[in-house]
Formats: sequence, C-alpha cells, structure tokens
Amino acid sequence: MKLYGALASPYVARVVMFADLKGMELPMESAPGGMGSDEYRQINATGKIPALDVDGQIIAESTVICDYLESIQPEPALLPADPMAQAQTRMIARMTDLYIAPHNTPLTRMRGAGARDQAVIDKGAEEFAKGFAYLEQFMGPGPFAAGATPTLGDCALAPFIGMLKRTVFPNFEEVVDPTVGDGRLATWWQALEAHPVCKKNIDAYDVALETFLKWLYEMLAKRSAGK
Ligand SMILES: N[C@@H](CCC(=O)N[C@@H](CS)C(=O)NCC(=O)O)C(=O)O
Repeated sequence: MKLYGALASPYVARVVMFADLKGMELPMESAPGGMGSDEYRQINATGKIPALDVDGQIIAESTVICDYLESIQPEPALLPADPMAQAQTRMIARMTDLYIAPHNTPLTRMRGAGARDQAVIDKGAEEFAKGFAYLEQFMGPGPFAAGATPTLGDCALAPFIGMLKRTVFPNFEEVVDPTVGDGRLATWWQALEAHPVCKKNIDAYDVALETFLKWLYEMLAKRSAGK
C-alpha cells in the first residue's frame, strides 16, 4: 500500500494524520508527472492528491481513503461506534470540505500577488465566519471534534486551520482566527496541540506548507511583475 501525494496538501495531511493516529505505516510517493498531469491521470483520473494504491487498485478522495483505512484496521477507532458521535465527526470533515476549503485560495493568491481587492477579502471573511459558526455548532462534546479522542473530523479540519494560520489570519485582519479565545474551536485547537500525535502532524504539515508557500509567493510575485 502506498499514498500518492505531498504533505503540503491539507487533503494528504488528513490521510497522513489519520494513518499515524492508527499507528499505520503509509509510505508516500510524489504523483508521477505531478498532480494534474496526464501521466498521473492514468493512475487517478481526477489528477488530484491524495490517492491510495492498494496492490495496483486505486482509491481517490481523502475521506474515502480514511474510510478504507478504518475498514482494514478498525483499532484504534477513528470513526466512533456511537452513531451520533460518528455523525458529528463526519459533519466536521464534510463541512471543512464544503464551507472552509473553498475560501482559502482566493485570499492566498491575493496575498502572493501583493494586490488587495477589498470586496474579495470581505466576501472571504463573511464565508469563513459562517463556516466557523457551522463547525462550532456541530462539533460534539469534545474536546476533540466528536469526543474525548481525535477522530476523522480532527484529521480533516486541523490541516485547514493550520493552513489559515499561515495564509489568511496573519495577512487579512478581517478574518478572525477562531482558535484564539475561549470558543469551541479554541478549546478544540488546544486539545490538538496537547495531543502528541496530533501536534506532531500539525507541526510536520506546517513545515511542508511553509516550503510550498515560499515557492508559491515567489512564483505569483514574478507573474504579477510580468517576469
Ligand atoms: N476532494 C479531494 C480534494 C483533493 C485536492 O483538491 N487536492 C489538490 C491538492 S491540495 C490537488 O490535487 N489539486 C490538483 C488538481 O486539482 O489538479 C480529496 O478530498 O482528496
């Protein structure tokens, strides 16, 4: 079994954290030809990372990969047996994808290009505030996304919050970091930071992301300067 991807992707980081919490070895390889390439589309038609290769059979989509890992190694359970807790952790993963993930790129690219479009920033701030409110309402009793231990939703949301801490919160004061203060997302983040495996994964993702962003910002700055 091997994972195609690169850790700077929050979707890859989701699977890596999930596998690590299970104590599973999951070797990672770059997507042949790069993500989106014709060569890689022969393996994964979407061209996206991550993809899991299981003896030549491919599973795409980060959450489906996590479901597969849960099926082949049920312990420790990262999808709670309790139906409501499982719904809660799944909601956090789904809402991360639907209501948080889409709003990062427009702001990150603007930061890289150096030009500010206030209407885009205000729209982003509005969407993030809504997304954070959804997450806060639908998290379980905690302190993690569902309950007393990390589960799927934590693996999905943590890399995105880590990404926003690098790309958005320090650069756009209009978007308020919900992990600061004493709200539900703040106590959730504190729980992750206090958990050794979660903390290790958050830190490793941050290092990979920092390297990627350095390259991205340089590339965008050159492009906007017409080089
Ligand atoms: N829904 C997918 C999203 C994966 C995704 O968008 N990955 C990005 C990297 S962060 C990608 O591969 N983009 C390349 C492309 O779209 O061609 C999942 O959960 O795995």
